[in-house]
Amino acid sequence: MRLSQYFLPVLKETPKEAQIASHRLMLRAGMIQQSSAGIYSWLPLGKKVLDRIAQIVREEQNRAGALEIMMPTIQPAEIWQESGRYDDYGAEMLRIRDRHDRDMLYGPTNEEQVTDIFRNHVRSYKTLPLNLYHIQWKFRDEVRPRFGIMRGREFLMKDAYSFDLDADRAREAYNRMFVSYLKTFARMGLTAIPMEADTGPIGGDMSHEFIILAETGESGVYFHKDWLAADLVTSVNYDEDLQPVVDKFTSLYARADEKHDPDNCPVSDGDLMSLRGIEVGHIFYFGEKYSAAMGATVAGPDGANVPVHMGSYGIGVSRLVGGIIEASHDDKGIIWPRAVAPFDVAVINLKADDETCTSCAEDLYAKLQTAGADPLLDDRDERPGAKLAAIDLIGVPWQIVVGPRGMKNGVVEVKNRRTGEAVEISPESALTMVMSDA
Ligand code: 5CA
Repeated sequence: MRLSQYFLPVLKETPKEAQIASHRLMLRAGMIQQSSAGIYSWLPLGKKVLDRIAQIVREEQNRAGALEIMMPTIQPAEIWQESGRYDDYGAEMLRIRDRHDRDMLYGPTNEEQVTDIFRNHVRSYKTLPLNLYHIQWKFRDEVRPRFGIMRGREFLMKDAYSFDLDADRAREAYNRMFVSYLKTFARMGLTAIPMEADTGPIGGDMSHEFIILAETGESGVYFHKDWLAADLVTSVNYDEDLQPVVDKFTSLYARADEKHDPDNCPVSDGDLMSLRGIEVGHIFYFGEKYSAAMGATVAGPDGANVPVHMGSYGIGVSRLVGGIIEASHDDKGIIWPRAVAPFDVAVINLKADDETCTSCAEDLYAKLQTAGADPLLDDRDERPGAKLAAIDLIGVPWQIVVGPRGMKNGVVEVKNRRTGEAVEISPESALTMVMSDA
């Protein structure tokens, strides 16, 4: 992408309304624009990161055996009346009436909708196990939308729903999602600790939140200090029994604050960490809660009809954009992990009216594309300082700076955004260096 042809409305001033780093940086880097409280437009840079995160989530869901579908944002009230949640959900639900006076709602979650799909099509246990997911916008009329997209009213969620014949098999489905979440967050460069949690309006009796540590996080968390050194990258495959893997993680104490009882905590004061975190995922097992209420039954091996056992599994896809920035930034701006970066490398031409610089920058840009990278070329007619600051701000992992001084010696400067390390090398070596960090 040529920056001269891109839409990157960076802000010089720090927006006053933004209280935390990720919100400030997303506004300054031209990633989002507020439409109304808790509702945002995603501009090209923001949309690109959002898509990259969604794609990692999608790949890991598929790998775990879940099947992608797409359910609507607008749902009929009837199915929520059947489950009993239409009244329970309260003011957070945005209720809509259509021209025929039918009660509709903008979905805050999809347990009812997916249970309705299931009961219309599945009759036998032979179709099980089944796990259906989608990546779709949700609306919750939060009392206090804040921190930008971190607690929005409209937000993008991946929500998966598992269907199994009995509680043991449902536990296997839960374990698969548990492990897939560890893999998903690790791919994004995040350390997300699974913590026992309350089930809230989703219901059920087993639930884990996946929480990344951040001072500005909304959740208070308590956990054994060994978590700080724990290796959360799992190399297991889904054909083995995952219970020991899940046990290994759940045996080490970690609780979201509502589940932490200081009087009955097994961890000694000296080993207990009390910090803040951001909930990026939440998984639930709730058995027959929706299937029994809505008549989602299957014929078991003995021919008798039984309600299926279900679980639901959410990831805050749009929240993750903010979460990753909270975990990875400095005073100059964002530092994207390569896996979610909007561009792999920025080629910065410091002097757009210099022929040697321009031909070198253009040549590098073309070669990076041919090599399969996604480069950004800063070909704008701007002050060098402004260019360097903008590229630091938007957090592209590598920078190749082409300037008249270096060109005299046939070198460019390659800078790693995270470490700040810079070297002067030939354009060919720069290409090799950037391409070897895939
Ligand atoms: N149906 C279940 C699981 S699919 C469910 O809705 N779970 S949830 O309520 O915990 O939401 C799942 C994830 O969505 C959360 O872990 C969080 O990362 C994200 N999320 C929830 N509310 C918001 C919000 N207001 N703004 C941004 N992300 C949110």
